[in-house]
Amino acid sequence: MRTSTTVLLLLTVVVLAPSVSATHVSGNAGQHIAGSAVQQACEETDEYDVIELEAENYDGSDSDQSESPFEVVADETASGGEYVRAPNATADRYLSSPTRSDAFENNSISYTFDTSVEDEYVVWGRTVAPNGTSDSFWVAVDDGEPSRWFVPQSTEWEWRRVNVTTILGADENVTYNRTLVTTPLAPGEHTLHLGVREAETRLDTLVVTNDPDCVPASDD
Ligand SMILES: [Ca+2]
Repeated sequence: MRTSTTVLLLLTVVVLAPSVSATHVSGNAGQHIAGSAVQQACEETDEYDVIELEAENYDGSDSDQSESPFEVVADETASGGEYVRAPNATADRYLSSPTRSDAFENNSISYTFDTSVEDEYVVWGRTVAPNGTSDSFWVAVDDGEPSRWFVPQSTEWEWRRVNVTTILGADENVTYNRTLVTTPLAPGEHTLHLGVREAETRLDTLVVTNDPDCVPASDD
């Protein structure tokens, strides 16, 4: 005969409220989002900022977009359900070698974010760059000159770090020297500018961080 023993386990469930970091700025500016996929991969600490920006929430995106060279596209595989691209219809707004001029300002969108420490920051983007004529943006921080960001090609969303690309060799021997960009930033408000280079290059999310070991990841 089997003796049935009922063991009552009293489980004390401690629900730890997520450590919600300060949201430094309002409106469409960068959010320090607790519990997001990015935060799981890159932990925000007193030492490190991890600032996540939805590309579609650029400054002024909730107002008149008719002048923007970028358009917001719905995509269920994108974070927040949307991404931005310069459509082929605006391919003539391609900037070949811009400086900080009216042409750049008129053909770029911007993102405001706050940093909390003085350090070298890097920028990551969740991108699709489907082919060799749709794989680049211009990126500038604050009043800096634009850097040509050649995005490594992919047809699925991939996290890519902003670089300055030098083309080495020619034709079939072409290789690329992608120098990853770091930007020294003081604590406070900053602006990241994204300019049109090649149409149909897609950007879903941006991450600005001073954690050199942070490699963003997504559940996809
Ligand atoms: Ca997005």
